[in-house]
Amino acid sequence: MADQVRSARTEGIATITLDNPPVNALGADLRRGLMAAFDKAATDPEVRVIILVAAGRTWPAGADVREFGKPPEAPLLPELCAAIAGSAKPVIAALHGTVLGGGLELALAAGVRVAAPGTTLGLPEVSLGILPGAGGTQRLPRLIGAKPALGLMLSGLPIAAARALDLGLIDAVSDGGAAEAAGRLARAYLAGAAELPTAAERAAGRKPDPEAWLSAVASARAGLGNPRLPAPGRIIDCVEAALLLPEDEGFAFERTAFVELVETPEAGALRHAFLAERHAMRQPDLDGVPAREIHRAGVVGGGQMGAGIAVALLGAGIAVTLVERDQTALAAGLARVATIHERAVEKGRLTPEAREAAWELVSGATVLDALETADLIVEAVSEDEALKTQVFADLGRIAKRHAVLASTSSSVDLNRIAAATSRPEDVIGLHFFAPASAMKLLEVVVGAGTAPEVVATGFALAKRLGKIAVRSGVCDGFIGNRILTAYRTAMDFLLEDGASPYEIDAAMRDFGFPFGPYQGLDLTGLDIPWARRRRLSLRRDPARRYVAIGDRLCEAGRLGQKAGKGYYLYPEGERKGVEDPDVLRLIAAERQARGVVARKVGAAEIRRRALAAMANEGARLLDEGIARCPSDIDVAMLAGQAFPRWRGGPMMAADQAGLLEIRNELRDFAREEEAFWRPALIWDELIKNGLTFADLNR
Ligand code: 3H9
Repeated sequence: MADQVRSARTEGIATITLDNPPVNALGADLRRGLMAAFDKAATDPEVRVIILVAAGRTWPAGADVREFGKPPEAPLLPELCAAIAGSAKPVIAALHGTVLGGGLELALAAGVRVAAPGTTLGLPEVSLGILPGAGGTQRLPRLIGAKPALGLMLSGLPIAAARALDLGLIDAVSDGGAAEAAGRLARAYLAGAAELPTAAERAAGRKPDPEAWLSAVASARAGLGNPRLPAPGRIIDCVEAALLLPEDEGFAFERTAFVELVETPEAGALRHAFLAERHAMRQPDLDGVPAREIHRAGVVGGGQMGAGIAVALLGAGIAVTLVERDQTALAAGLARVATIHERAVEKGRLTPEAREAAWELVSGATVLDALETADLIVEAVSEDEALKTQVFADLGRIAKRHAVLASTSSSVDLNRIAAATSRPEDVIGLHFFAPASAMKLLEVVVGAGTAPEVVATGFALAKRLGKIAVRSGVCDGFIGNRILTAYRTAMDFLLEDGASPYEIDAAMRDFGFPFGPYQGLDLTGLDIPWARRRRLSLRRDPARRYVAIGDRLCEAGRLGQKAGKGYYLYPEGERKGVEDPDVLRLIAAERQARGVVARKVGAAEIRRRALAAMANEGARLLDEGIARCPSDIDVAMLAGQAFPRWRGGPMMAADQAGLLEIRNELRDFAREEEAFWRPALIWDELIKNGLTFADLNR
């Protein structure tokens, strides 16, 4: 491995450069190199000032996440930071890029911090289920005060250099490069024209206000949210300890809390989510395959989905022509785009200037011929195969050479759509989730004939839109919706067996979902899955168990929140539903009609069956080669279906629950309903070889 740390000495200044692309993560080799270089500079009598600087795109963005959970290698980051903080010579940290986590803690150990314009700084550890474990919980509140320090650590959000300067987190924002500014400062110090305190000298000059400190601690404790996530509470404990305990004991307190947290299943799951998202975006088979350039796009269909996609494209600076069948439909589609923009401005997510700029890029048309110059055309018409194939047949004729032709369909076979054109190599599925302007997930669906560069374009587009892409093969529903359907089916069985929708929702909220499956149905509308069920009714195997409670609700006009009633009742204008005895009566009548004697269903059973159904559907997606790996399935569920991030996704949760246990449960459940619960083949294969789903991600 190339040296990750370089040292240079000129006129009493030692410059130590960290170089571990892509983000200078503070892995073991870098720590060893830095410790050695720092010791050398600290003991070299010629050196009077030490500058720490990073090569490449950023100052260290944190500890190396991939090292967590493995035996720690010396020197540990807290030891390295302690050595720097104890330096008898002034140390300047020259910052640029994303100064995050352990990277910020390293900077906090220096006596002076200078940041280049555009630098962002933060402590995102909480989002990984841990806390700043290299002195951050102790040094930061002493430097900037307990309240802002808690704000940074509990939100995990980065701040800009200007704000960091206001808070006293950094000492200056440089005019140009931070390294050059640090060099000028060091030379001025050597010439006697500037002061450069050591970290210890600065710490000695500070006197905390105990009352303000404890009040910040108390109000942070009062605001704690999810009790299942221990990290925020431990961060607050550490900040309290920084005031109440002697310095050494404070650092030891932080270390103990860090070690405890890093080993929790929640932290393991959050780490998995972080790495899985990046893994999903990496497609080794596309290395070196250039993506096509996208400047102009067309969106065919101005319904809610089409309008949301148009907004997403506009947000990335891509010009959009929206096509509808006539002027009235076009006006309605453009109005939907305007409404989405309006709401974003109201919520402060978009500036009025950005909206104006986006609006400059929109045009409308009522004929597909208007799309002849588009680099990308996204079809978002209704789920009607004849209509879709007609659109693609026309696009095959109209679109320019090398235009990417994308379908948003999740139920019409992409290969049949592609066959309707003269150019199946240009056809890809881009499955957005509603609202497309906001939802993070984009399933990139690769057809039998899709050209590699078209796939590469799909992934590049996702990145440009700020979305997380997951690759999927062609099937009905793709990854996210297939698992959602399996989850709902399993819950419907329990509904008919004896559980109420309210018990099921409560059990799944307790699992960690922000809302239960029936609240979710009320929110998105019961009519959409109802229409789908009717569409598929002819293909349904009559031997399979079919729960018709949802149909009965729809027939009674209970279409969800928009109708004022669904599984819940929504009194005038209320968004939060209340339980409705009419629904329970309707369910009881349906049970009676089917001859089902209601049984008691507990919350634990609801959660076990939900997880088993989701993980088994995920396993089938692997059997069928639709999903590339288990972690892609996890990402689809985290980013597209609100699966609790701290559980890592259904495949990670299955690993944590134990594959043997789940497989055995599936076999038990299969005695009730073989076709639905039959374990996918991969369970036996993994169990036989002593493997887990995680092993398949490597
Ligand atoms: C910590 O510091 C704990 C300490 O308090 C205590 C220690 C005792 N480790 O995101 P990107 C990789 S906890 C390892 O696509 P971007 C990433 O996997 C840490 N690898 O780029 C990807 O690899 P690949 C606190 C990391 O420009 C590549 O870098 N820090 C790490 O969209 C590019 O990443 C954080 O939580 C890491 N820490 O965003 C910061 N970070 O090319 C986490 C990145 O093989 N990082 N990689 O797929 C980020 O937020 C973003 O990566 C960042 C760049 C904003 C830096």
